Amino acid sequence: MQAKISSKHARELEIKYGAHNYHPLPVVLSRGEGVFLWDPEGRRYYDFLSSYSAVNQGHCHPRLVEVMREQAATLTLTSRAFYNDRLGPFAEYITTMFGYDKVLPMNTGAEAVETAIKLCRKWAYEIKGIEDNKAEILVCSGNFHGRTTTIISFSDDRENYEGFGPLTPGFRIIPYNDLLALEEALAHPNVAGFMVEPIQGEAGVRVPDDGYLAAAAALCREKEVLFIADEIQTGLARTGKMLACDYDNVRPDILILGKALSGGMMPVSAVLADDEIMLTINPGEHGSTFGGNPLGSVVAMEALQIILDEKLAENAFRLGEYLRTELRNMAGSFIKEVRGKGLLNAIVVDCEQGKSAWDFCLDLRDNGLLAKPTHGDKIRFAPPLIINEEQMEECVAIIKKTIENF
Ligand code: IF1
Repeated sequence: MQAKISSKHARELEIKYGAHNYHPLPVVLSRGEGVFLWDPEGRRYYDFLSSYSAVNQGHCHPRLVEVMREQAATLTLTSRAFYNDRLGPFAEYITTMFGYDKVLPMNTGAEAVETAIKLCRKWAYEIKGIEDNKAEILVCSGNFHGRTTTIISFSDDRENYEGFGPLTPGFRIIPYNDLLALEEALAHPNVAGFMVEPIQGEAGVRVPDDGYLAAAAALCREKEVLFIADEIQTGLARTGKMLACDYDNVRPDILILGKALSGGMMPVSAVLADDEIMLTINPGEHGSTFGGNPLGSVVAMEALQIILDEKLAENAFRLGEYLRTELRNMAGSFIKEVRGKGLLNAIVVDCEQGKSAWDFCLDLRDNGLLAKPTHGDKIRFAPPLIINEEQMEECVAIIKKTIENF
């Protein structure tokens, strides 16, 4: 076991030797279990961020640790130059669970989004018959799909793309939750796909109108445009259903999963589609060193099974309702708005006397709950989906106390 170091020393090392591509809340974590995190000095915190929905199953879930430990000592990586005996069972399991012909396994969410873009373009040229290099993919303002150069090319947040040009062409940004704008954009001849977050996470948990996804999918079907759902953050029970698309009974043409697909143990992401789309990519045209590795395959299968066994969607639905009700009862001058579905929630706060959402998160930290602001005045509240009623009541009390003393 590595020697323990103090919070102070850990931060000093990270700041001195690590790139400054983040501005973390000043707290150092050294242990996680279930809904709890501890710092090196032994202070305990409720995790209300869940690593942006990557630890839906809770930190260090014993079943995940067990399967990982066993497979880690057996076979972790073969590359796809050869078959391995864990990818096939995982592929069968996940395609059966979500009802698709095939899965293309990758690692990070961004890689899965890039894979979906390549599939959509290949399908456009080979099946839909769009002129080569002319395919357009529609995306929404306020989107966040990752941080690769192509993905930031279709962000409309300057912080994401400024200084990283030249940007990748072939994308058109339309307003989120706006069916008229989508209908108008679909009139363009070379539209191949529409990629959308069922709830916009980074934008501050923006929930579209009921029926938006269903109507959008119908418009896409009419125009033979692929409906691509990025469920990397909203999927896997986070919003109170296995997929956020399930609220509108929408079956995406391309489904993108990540984050909690491994329960936070290691990067595992996946793209699901039917043969007409998936088989447009031929051997040697796409892949990655770790994509589909046996270790990730067994971890992902177990992570999915835990979601079913522990009824995480039902728990997220029930405790999300409770949390939003309690937060709305607290609303007053400080909480301007409460929004979300299941356990993907955010409050919009109104800070006076020069105090910020950041300051509020510092006070939450001091009261034993970790959350982080997004885009200034929004604070995401997204605990692991295993949280129980008693723990949620304690968290509500912490939030209430912090507001009263803020
Ligand atoms: C960071 C944000 C959230 C995602 C959706 C793809 C990806 C993400 C809907 C890419 C990743 C992460 C990235 C992480 C913080 C977090 C995040 F604040 F960046 F925007 F959740 F909202 N699609 N989101 O949310 O997946 O490549 O990261 O595995 O960059 O610090 P990834």
